Amino acid sequence: MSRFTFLSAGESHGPALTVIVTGMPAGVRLDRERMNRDLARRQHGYGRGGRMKIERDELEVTAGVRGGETIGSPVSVLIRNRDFDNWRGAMDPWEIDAAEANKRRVHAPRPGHVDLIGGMKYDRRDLRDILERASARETASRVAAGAFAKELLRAFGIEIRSGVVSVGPAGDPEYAPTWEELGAVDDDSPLRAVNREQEAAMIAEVDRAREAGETLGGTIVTAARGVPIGLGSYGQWTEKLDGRIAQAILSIHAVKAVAIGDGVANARRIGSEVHDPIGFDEERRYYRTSNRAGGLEGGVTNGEDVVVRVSMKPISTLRRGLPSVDTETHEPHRSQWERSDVTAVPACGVVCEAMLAVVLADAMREKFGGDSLGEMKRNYEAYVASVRSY
Ligand code: EPS
Repeated sequence: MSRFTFLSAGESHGPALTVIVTGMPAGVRLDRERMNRDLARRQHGYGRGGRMKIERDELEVTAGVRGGETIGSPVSVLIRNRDFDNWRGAMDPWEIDAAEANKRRVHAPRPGHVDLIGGMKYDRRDLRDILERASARETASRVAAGAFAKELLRAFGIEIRSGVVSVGPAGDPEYAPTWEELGAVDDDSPLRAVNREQEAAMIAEVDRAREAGETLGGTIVTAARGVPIGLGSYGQWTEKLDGRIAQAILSIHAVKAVAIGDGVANARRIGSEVHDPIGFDEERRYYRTSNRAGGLEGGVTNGEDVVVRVSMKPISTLRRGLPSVDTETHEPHRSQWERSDVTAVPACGVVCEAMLAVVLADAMREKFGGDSLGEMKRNYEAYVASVRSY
């Protein structure tokens, strides 16, 4: 298959996550360490709960790769859930222990989560059957698929970065970081903040939320550089790349708003202060003197950085619980809590990078095709030469 896509399966406390990736051409050399580093980056972040002390996510590639190089067949990957050992009695695929399962039974759905509607929709009385798959544990699969997408993009000089610009009320959700500022984000810093001066205030907000049994959301900016002119199309609504990026990012757990470039701020400006002037010189050929459009015009990439601003709501699992109803007695009951993150905004940034990579890799496969990396590159180079001569 030439399109880049992935499917995943796996419950949060089940044995493992399984990811099948299609569309990797043959001949892409993979950097295992770099790929696993992305999985580790996603696990990191101030405000994460006890679960991340248990897991040590790692790619276990079971198909499609030989000697560190893709061979053109579908790729499959396992990511084991170490926590399964503690959940076997309640989550084993074949035999569960009634007392264990009962201890883990979920009957007070969380407002903001899919617990209640999932139970009604799939007719499951133990809401654990819903939350296990709806859990953001699934985002490890996205980062695994994204790691393959990034390796492919890297072969074309495309790089993706991200950083956190706000957590709860701290920071500035409208701040527009430069590419260099995103490059300077320290993955080992507590919150992967773009502005390190604001990080102390962000940490204080996380501490305050933790003490109060609350949770926090925030804002992330992710961007891609080196994207060729002309990915996506204005021809059909399904082909517009801005829409495809928005769908991919909006499907990430707790993400509730996505803007391309200065999309939100532009709504308050006059036209001449929004649209990016076109310039030309022999070296750069056509270029823009600003990038408020975030690298996309008419749903097509224009060669500037693709920039996406992402708003994440606070996690719906609160230690203090929220007003809800016991689905067994129909009496009022606060939503249940066992353990959770106070915030996962830094992790979400890594997931956003992965999903942006997946969409861009797919758009590259769509445009340049090929069964091997060599063939894809020849198509790419011929096209880039044609665009440069325009
Ligand atoms: C999650 C709840 C927490 C998070 C989890 C997502 O897990 P647990 O219920 O086991 O404490 O830690 O995130 C991950 C496991 C992960 O890998 O990101 C939820 O309900 O969405």
